[in-house]
Amino acid sequence: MTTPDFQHRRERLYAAHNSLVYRKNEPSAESNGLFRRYRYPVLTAAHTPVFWRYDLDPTTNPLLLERLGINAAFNVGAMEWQGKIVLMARVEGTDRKSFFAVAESATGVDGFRFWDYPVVLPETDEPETNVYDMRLTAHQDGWIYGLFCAERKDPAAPPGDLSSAVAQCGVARTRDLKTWERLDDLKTPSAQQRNCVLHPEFVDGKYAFYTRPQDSFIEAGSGGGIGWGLASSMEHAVIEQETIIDRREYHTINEVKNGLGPAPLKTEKGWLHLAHGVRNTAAGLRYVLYCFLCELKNPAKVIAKPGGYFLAPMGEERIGDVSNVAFSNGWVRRGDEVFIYYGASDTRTNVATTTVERLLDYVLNTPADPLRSALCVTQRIALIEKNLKLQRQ
Ligand code: M1P
Repeated sequence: MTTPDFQHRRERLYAAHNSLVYRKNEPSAESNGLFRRYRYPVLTAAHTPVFWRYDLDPTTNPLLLERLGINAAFNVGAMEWQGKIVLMARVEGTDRKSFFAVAESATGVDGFRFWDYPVVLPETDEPETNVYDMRLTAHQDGWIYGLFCAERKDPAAPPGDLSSAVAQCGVARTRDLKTWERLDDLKTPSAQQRNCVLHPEFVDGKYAFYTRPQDSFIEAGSGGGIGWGLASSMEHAVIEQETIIDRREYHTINEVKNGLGPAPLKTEKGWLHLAHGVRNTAAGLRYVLYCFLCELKNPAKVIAKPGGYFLAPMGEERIGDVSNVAFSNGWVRRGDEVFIYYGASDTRTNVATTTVERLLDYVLNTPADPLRSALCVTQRIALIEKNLKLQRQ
């Protein structure tokens, strides 16, 4: 029996949800010319439907308490789908387990609504405990692939160690983003893998992968950076030889680790990449985004890489479950416009927009990191002198 209290509370829950989902977003006034941020996150835990979280039956939940809470919605894969922009969100329950769910929007900057059901992802014979950070690739072969981190408890962990884990690259494919076929996890020469991405085209007749070799669950260790490898099949993908194409460097934004973001965008000047770099600080790890460009004919060859970061967490974005993190595994190109989706501090999803023209100008004309303070000063003085000369004219 529905009481007036129950009814009132249910109406309020739906009203709050609708006003959040349909809130118009606004571009921020400030911009460095590289991209434009937006005022509100495009996805948060509160964007998940009320009926995912509450039992709306007054007989079993007369006080209308939340039964299955959601903690965060972040690190989204992204693509254009039937005229809409869809995000493949990492939705994390209050029980810490993540799952995938699709949210769609017409504008790409606001109005993201989750589909009624989360993704039902088949398991392998060795079920994982957690899945996250799916990269979507619409491949030349006609399938849409989702590569994600499949995390399992480390079978070699000593008794009492309930934290050690093994990360591998899970692989699934679909034609409609609704029904998914699970394939074997990617096999590589490395002990563990995270942040693996499928290149959208065949290379030498093979499937091409970007990898991130790592010695253990957290540490990249001897894994030198972003890797590259070819595999003959997707059903049982095996990379025999993994080569590092974007190396980590001492005292840079990616000295601790790095990882590719979304699948690259094909442009007339090359394959455009977005990645994350991690450095250590006294306050913990700091994750920022950076860009680079690879040759069209040889996607494993980096031909331009600006120094420093492209986007770093700012203001409210810096605070969350894992603070000081900007992480992107999804972007969408619509004509010349590019929508960059980034997870802010493992809590929510933000968007920034830019254009292919700006990104190419950025990667091709921004000086590389000279790697030493003295050379940084030389680099900056060259810019200052040029500008002062212009001012004097
Ligand atoms: O917590 C920050 C990020 O940590 C991991 O990324 P990486 O493997 O590069 O350290 C991932 O778990 C990612 O989801 C998370 O945002």
